[in-house]
Amino acid sequence: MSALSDAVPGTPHFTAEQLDEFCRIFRTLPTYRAEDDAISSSDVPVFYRDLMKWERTQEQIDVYVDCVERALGGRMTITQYLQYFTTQHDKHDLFRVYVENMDLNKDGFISPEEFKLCWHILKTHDPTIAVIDFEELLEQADTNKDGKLSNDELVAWLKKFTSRGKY
Ligand SMILES: [Ca+2]
Ligand SMILES: [Ca+2]
Repeated sequence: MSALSDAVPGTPHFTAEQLDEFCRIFRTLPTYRAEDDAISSSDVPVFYRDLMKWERTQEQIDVYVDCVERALGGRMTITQYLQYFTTQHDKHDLFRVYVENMDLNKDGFISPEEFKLCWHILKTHDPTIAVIDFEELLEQADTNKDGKLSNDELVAWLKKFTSRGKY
C-alpha cells in the first residue's frame, strides 16, 4: 500500500493494488526522475499503449504528448496521472479535471490563450464537444456576465451541453 494511492480520493474503478501497479510501472520508465516524481512526454506513448495496455488511438496519444509538452512544460507527475485515472469513469468529474488543467496559470479563469492551447484536448476525449471559438463560448458560458470565463462556468457549460446532447 503506497502513500500515493492512499492520497487519491474516490477511486471506485481502480483498486489500491492497481494504482500501486500504475505507480510502479510509471517509476520504471526511462525518463522518470525521483526529484519531480515525473516522466517526460517521450515516455507518455509507452506508458499508455505498451505498459497500461489501454486502447488509445494514435491521435489521442499524440494529443496527450502535445498536452504534456505545451501545457505542463514537458513533464507529467504521477499525481497528475492518477488524477486522470481516478476520474475516467465519470465524465463530469473528468471535465472538472480538464478545466483545471486548462487553467494553466491557476487564476480560476480560462483565458483565450488557454482556450486555444487546450480545447482540442477536450475534443479528443469527447468528439461531440462543439467546434467553437472563444467569443462564442464566452457568450454562452459567461453566466455572471463579467466578460470572463471562470473554471466553474466552463464546467457548467460542458455539463449542460452534454446532458442536452446538443451540437
Ligand atoms: Ca487561467
Ligand atoms: Ca464569468
